[in-house]
Amino acid sequence: MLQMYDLAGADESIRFSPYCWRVRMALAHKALECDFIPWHFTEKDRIAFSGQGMVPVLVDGETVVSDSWKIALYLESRYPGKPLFGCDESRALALFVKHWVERVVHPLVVRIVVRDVWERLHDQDKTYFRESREKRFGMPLDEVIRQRDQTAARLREALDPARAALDSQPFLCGQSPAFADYIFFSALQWARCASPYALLEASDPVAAYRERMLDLFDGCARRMPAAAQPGIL
Ligand SMILES: N[C@@H](CCC(=O)N[C@@H](CS)C(=O)NCC(=O)O)C(=O)O
Repeated sequence: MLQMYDLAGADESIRFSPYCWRVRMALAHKALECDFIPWHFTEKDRIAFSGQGMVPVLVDGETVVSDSWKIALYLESRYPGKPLFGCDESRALALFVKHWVERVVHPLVVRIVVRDVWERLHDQDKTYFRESREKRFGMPLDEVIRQRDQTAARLREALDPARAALDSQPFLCGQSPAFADYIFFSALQWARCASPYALLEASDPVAAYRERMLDLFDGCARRMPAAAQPGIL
């Protein structure tokens, strides 16, 4: 059986890493069974065998793959049924979506949820997380989230290209979801699992999209514990 090291909170049923969510959705898409092993930020020694210090890490027998994009490429070549990309052109466009999400969407989402993430971490992770993130932002976490209403407004504006695409099709990839959708959805799911903050307005087509994504694969993403209130997006 496949294994994936997956970032967990103090309550290990809380899984909020956007990179791990991409892989979780990709595995569900391919109907591959996987054991999701809870991992905490400071447990670098437990994934040292992967040669780096971040999750997700996928273990498939003798094969170890880290980095969500590399894992998706690995799964596609090793388990070609139910494609995550479909063709070279679609894989190239998914790479564009990855960079858009990581460079535009994530930096806004993190400024909204970072303090809620910190609150949900295991005690052993709290100092490491606070210090490393405060260094990255150049200010205390409380300062970062003080602006979060304005940040959320900027996020909603930044999502406009996705909103426009979803106006004429149910998924970014068209009539059915594929890896680019899992990349984008995972940024929304990160917030949903880690923070009670209402990221989207209820009337936003992106909120309806998130509901469609939550319904996929027997609601595997909806079933995971969420910090967000039911009906609050
Ligand atoms: N490029 C990597 C990024 C993975 C990543 O940033 N993972 C975070 C969790 S969301 C992590 O493990 N961080 C460890 C740390 O900050 O020490 C991927 O796509 O998998």
